[in-house]
Order: sequence, then structure tokens, then C-alpha cells
Amino acid sequence: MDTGKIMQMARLLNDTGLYDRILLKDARIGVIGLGYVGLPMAALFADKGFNVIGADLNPAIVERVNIGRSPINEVGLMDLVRRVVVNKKKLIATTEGSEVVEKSDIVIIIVQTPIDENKQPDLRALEGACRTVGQNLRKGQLIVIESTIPPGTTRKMVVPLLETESGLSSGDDFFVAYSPERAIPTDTLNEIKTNSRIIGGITPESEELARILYQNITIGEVLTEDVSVVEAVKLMENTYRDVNIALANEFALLCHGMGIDAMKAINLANNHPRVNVLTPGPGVGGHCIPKDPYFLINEAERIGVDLKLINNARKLNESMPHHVLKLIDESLKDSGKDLNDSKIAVLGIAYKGNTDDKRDTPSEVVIKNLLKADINVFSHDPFVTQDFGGKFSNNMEEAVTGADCLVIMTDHDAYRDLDLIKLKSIMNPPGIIVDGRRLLKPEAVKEKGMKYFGVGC
Ligand code: SAJ
Repeated sequence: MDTGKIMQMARLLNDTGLYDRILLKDARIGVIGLGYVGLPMAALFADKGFNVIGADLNPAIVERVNIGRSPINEVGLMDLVRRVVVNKKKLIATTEGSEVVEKSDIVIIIVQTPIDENKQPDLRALEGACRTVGQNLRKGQLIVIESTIPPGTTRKMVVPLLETESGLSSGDDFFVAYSPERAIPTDTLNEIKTNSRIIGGITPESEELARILYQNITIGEVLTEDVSVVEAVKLMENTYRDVNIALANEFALLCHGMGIDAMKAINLANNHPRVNVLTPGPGVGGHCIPKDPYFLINEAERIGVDLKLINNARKLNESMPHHVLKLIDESLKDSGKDLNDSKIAVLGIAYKGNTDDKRDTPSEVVIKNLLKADINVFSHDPFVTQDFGGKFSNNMEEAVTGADCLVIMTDHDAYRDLDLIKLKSIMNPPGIIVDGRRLLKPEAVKEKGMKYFGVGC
């Protein structure tokens, strides 16, 4: 370690004591935002022995956490929350962000950063959290942002807000770091614990404090870089996924036209050691991938760079629910049926398999468009409790009985092994299936005398 670094460390130890307190698990951690990643992360720190206080504006979430229950369906989270709240008494929740800042040495902000109807970043939740933190900030605290943010936000928005509201100076009086969450919903706990973590501090001290903090909850590498680079890394990761899915979707549209099975082709292509094409589907949903590329697109427009590939990938993925609508119409016409007189059963409301999250789900576009055209829509999902205006049921048989067309929108495990004989007996003949997720084998469906239409075949 060079002399400068040693002096910085010495300053940390002397001035704040925070370094030691993190190592001793004596630092108190506050988490603002108890959502899909905020709660799992808060619970993991609590499980490691830290006293954690979390804030969420939603009183229902706070109430549920405080009785030791998880408000979301995520593998292992219910048990973990019960353990840290009820048994270990290491995690409590409140609706007051100010209380979190007052009672903590470290505050992690992990709130939603959506886009608005014009696809511009909507940073109101982050701004509100930064103001609350700033107004209650004390010398020596470490503030970490985990939300996905547009390039430059830490230096241009977060730090100035914290300084203005507190009257303190970052670097001299308090520490700021950016470390985006990188865990995939449905495997969140495991990925927080094992994925490598990237950290950018606005000073070397901030970076070092954040580094030793996160080493407590991950066995993955903890990598550090300039804060602006780290902001760009997170956006690159999700944009890469969006573009890769768009490639799969475009190929699927081509294969559909050519009468070739895109899944067979992609699976074989992925056999090549340097190819990893993702899976085509009915669209890209969730809170992250459909909006993160727009953070890049907006910044590119501002500085006059034309992002052709990223823009077109987004448009293509946004068009996929409309391709499903086209498949529904085509499949009914093929059997001499009229969409207007048909009953459509949509299987899957969540944006992807085995989650209860329906934010930005492609099913919303499909269901709302069918309803707008006055079509009779029934829907089912094992995890959610309502859809977007159709007749929803948690009982699949109820949703599917009498349907002319069954549309698979979500890759829930529960839909992988559908009983085709049963389906045929309760659907209107011939029993049309539009498989947006390619969960069923076309040959198996056709063998039963039913009709199969899938994305990419
Ligand atoms: N999808 C496809 N085909 C695929 C994979 C996904 O159509 O081959 C669809 C899904 O069905 C879903 C959407 O894309 O509708 C997004 O799902 P996802 O599983 O790709 O991603 P998320 O949004 O659940 O989580 C992503 C992850 N990012 C990456 O893997 C690069 C996660 O690690 C991030 O933490 C998360 O975004 C986030 O919060 O940013």
C-alpha cells in the first residue's frame, strides 16, 4: 500500500472510527427503500450481525417486515426476514427516512428510478431520499447509492443535494459511494451473496469504507473504479441484456416468416463456445431492463451521439407484445374463428417466471389491447392477485374453460408441464395455444389434435 493510502486509512481510523466499527460489525446500517433488493440486502446485513433499520414509504411493507414477514415472494426471503426480525432482533422497519438517518452510521439508498411517459429519467424518489438524508446528515456518515442511475448522477445530483441540505462537505465531513445492486429477481439472495460487486467512491476513503462494508455480505470479488465508470457499467450490463434479447426476438420474427423453428436454431448456435443468444419471448418486462437503456439514450441525445443499435433494440422488444396479438389473431383465423367472438385465456401476468412482480409486464400490453377491442379476456397467474381489467382467477381451470385460444405469456414453472389432454377437454375445439415463451413442444400439442403457434416458429 502506498504512503498516501496509508495516511488516508490512518485518517479514517482516527477521525471517524467508522472503519473499525464496520470491521467489528458495530456500525449501524440504514436502508432507504425496502423493495425487491432493498429488503433482501437489509436482511443479509442483519443476518451478519449488524443492527439494521430500514425505511419504506409504504406502511403495509413496514408493518409486514416488523412482524417478521416478507412482503414479496423471493426464494429464502420469508425465512431470512423472520430470523433477523423475530429471532435475532437485528432488523426493524419504519416509514420515517429521517429516523433511519438519525439512527445509522451508514445509509444505503435503494429506491426506484423509473422513466416517465416521455421516457425521461424520473429521479424524484432518489432526490427525495437524498434530501431526507441531507437534512439529517451527521459528520462521519457513509452514504451509498444502490439504485440504477443515469450517467453522472452521483457527482451531479447526489453529492450537491447532500451538501446543500446538510451544509457539510463531502470528502471532508461525510463519505459517498455508488454501488449498484446486480442481483436478479427470483435468485436475489444468492446473487447478492455470490456476485462480484462494483464500487465507486467519490474519494478513496469513501471507496474503502464501502469496500469493507460489502465484503460482509458477498463472497464475490469487490471491484472498485471511478464512480462515473461504475454508473456506466450498470447501464451497460442491462443494455447488453436488452440488445441480446432483441437479437433473439428479431431472429424469431425472421424464423416465423421462414417456417424455421428459432428455438432449435438458437439452442444449436449456443452450442458454439463463443455464442450465448438469449431467449425470444413476448416482450421484455420488469423494472430494470425496459428502462435502463433509456438512461443511455437520453444522455446520448444530450451530447449528440446517435445510439442506433440500443434504440432499435428497445423498439423491437417493445413491439413483441404486438407480435403476440398478431399471433392470436392469425391463430384464430386459421381455425375459421373471429377474434371478436372468441374467449382468450392469458396464462401469466408477472413479467417473468416464478415472481409476483408485474411491473412493466408484456401481459399488460396484450390484455389492455384485447380489452380495448372488446374481446373476452380471462387470465391466470399463480403468484399475482389481479390483472389489468380482464377476468382474473388463481384457478387455471376456471380461466381456461371454454377458451378458444390459450396464450402463454410468463415462463412460470407451473406452465411447463401443462396437461394437454385436460386442456383440450375444457377448451373450445380445436384448442389453440399461442406460446409466447416456447414452454411447450409444438409436436406434443399437435399430436393431441390441438393447434400450436409460438414466437419464433
Ligand atoms: N427475457 C427474455 N429472454 C431472456 C431473458 C429475459 O425475454 O432470455 C425477459 C424476461 O422474461 C423479462 C425481461 O426480459 O420480461 C427481464 O428479465 P431478466 O431476467 O433478464 O432481468 P431482470 O429485470 O429480472 O433483472 C435484471 C438483471 N440484469 C442482468 O442480468 C444484466 C439483474 O442482474 C439486475 O440486477 C436487474 O436487471 C436490475 O435490477 O437492474
